[in-house]
Amino acid sequence: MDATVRIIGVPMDYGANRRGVDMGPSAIRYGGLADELEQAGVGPIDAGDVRVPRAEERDPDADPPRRGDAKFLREIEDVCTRLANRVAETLAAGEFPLVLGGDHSVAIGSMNGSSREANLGAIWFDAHADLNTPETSPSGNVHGMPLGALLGRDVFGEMPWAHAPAVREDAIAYVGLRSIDERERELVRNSEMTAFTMADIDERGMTAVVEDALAVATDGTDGVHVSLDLDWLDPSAAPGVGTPVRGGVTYREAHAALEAVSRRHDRDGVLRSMDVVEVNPILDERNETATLAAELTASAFGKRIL
Ligand code: 6HN
Ligand code: MN
Ligand code: MN
Ligand code: MN
Repeated sequence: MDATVRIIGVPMDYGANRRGVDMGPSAIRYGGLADELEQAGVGPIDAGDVRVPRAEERDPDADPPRRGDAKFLREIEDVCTRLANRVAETLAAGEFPLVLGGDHSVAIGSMNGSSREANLGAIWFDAHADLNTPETSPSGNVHGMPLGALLGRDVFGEMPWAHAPAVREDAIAYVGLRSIDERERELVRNSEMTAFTMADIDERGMTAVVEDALAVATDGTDGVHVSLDLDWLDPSAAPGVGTPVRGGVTYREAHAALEAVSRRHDRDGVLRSMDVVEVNPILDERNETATLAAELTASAFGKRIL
């Protein structure tokens, strides 16, 4: 990575199914992010956190405010609007935005910001498809909806930041899917996105799959956004997540994937922005998941064994 990396924390859990991911940015920093990035030859600048209104200041007995069956959508909209501006400013300054979540709804802000001045492709490393809309969501949790939002589907098309679509469907590739809701399955099948499931990784190996995903995300785009949800990994390697799903990516496969991203970036400078989300320190064991998040980020930015 040749650009200066600007770390932007988003301590938000309004989109998640339970509390705790709001502590993710601190835990990933504490897990050695700055050191890891330096070992990757990157000079990081820590820009601190985007301000998120504290959940504790809300009336604990009040039901979560809903809009079109999405919980806390107004709060998330506000945080993502400010995050999008921070990401756009970072890129305008010639720096690389590295966004630390927070729940996965932060990708609405990071990808909106990253796609303002560019045609953006994306790789979605996740157990989940995150393509629900308020209409299809079984939970009402917006962390299951960021791609629905980014594609301007349903009520999301009316959001102020929705200069939708922020990304073209056919420039998005999933890697590692293994938990898809019933109605979401149709959404994925009927979309133009490319979906590599865990079965594809079993069959072809991680490196080949990620190289294909990169081909999708770079085809006709100006740059690639990498969205890394830690529940992509198997719970044995990443226990500190709110929505664990067994049968995930191993520690070594995860490194291989992000090393493949980095090799491609070395060749053609394709990486434009990245987020690392869904680390839940309350559920973690000795900050293992946060530390892994820091290590994987360094792999994406060029840290090598030798
Ligand atoms: N994540 N598909 C489920 C839902 O509630 O929509 C789970 C989403 C998980 C989201 O892990 O980022
Ligand atoms: Mn996700
Ligand atoms: Mn997930
Ligand atoms: Mn194409």
